[in-house]
Amino acid sequence: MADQLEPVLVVIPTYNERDNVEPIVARLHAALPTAHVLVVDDGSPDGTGEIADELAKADSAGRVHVMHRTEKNGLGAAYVAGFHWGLERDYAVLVEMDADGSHAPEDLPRLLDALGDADLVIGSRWVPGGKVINWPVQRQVLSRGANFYSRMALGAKVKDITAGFRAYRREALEKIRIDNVASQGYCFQIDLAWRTIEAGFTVVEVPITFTERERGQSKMSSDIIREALIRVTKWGLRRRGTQVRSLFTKRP
Ligand SMILES: Nc1nc2c(ncn2[C@@H]2O[C@H](COP(=O)(O)OP(=O)(O)O)[C@@H](O)[C@H]2O)c(=O)[nH]1
Ligand SMILES: [Mg+2]
Repeated sequence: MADQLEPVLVVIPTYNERDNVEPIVARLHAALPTAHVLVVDDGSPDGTGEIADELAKADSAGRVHVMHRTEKNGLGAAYVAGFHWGLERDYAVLVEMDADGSHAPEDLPRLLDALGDADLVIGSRWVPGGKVINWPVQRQVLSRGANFYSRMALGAKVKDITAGFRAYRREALEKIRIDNVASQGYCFQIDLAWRTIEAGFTVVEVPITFTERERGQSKMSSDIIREALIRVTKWGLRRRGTQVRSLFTKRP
């Protein structure tokens, strides 16, 4: 495992987050002054992208970058584009973080500390010490259910495999070949964690407090849930198929 954990790039996907983008970048830089930010905006009609451009212009240290994409293509595609941007440069660590304040930037130093002994650190709501605040009960049930189903289907030990507050070492992202990730919605999180585990990397969860957004709207939808259900079931069946085949091909 390489030791280098600097420089850090925090990728923040945005769609209609005009009231959230400035406060989240300010909080991040208060918590971690050296971190760079890449806002990946999918042409938000509410002007989020333009606000991000202003933030980039105002940051004389050059820590704020903005990628403008023309269509709303989902969280997964935004992260893949953002990670490519970061991997083309010299960032040693790539972080995923929501724009809406659900992920506290103040927790990021703890995630980065844990990366000293891991390749992927997941900020987890569902390990001892993890919490959710103001999250409607149906979202908690959905998250718990998605995690339970993923654990059953994939056999992964991770307690919060759908969590979107994470830090990756660049070596892990390079190895898992993110260019062929097709998952668009929150399934993207399961997809990347699963690839990282399958590639033999060390995944560690640290407890975080997840606070539901105060401003703007969630983009969760039934299509996103359906996508995750279908893909996880497919991966699970493929895994079972491989296990069964290996039973029959095992030599005595
Ligand atoms: N670029 C981009 N960002 C998105 C898209 N969908 C969601 N996001 C961002 O992803 C983050 C999490 O989304 P959110 O709607 O809060 O999901 P929730 O917390 O699960 O309800 C926020 O920063 C959103 O603005 C998308 O299609 N494109
Ligand atoms: Mg949110």
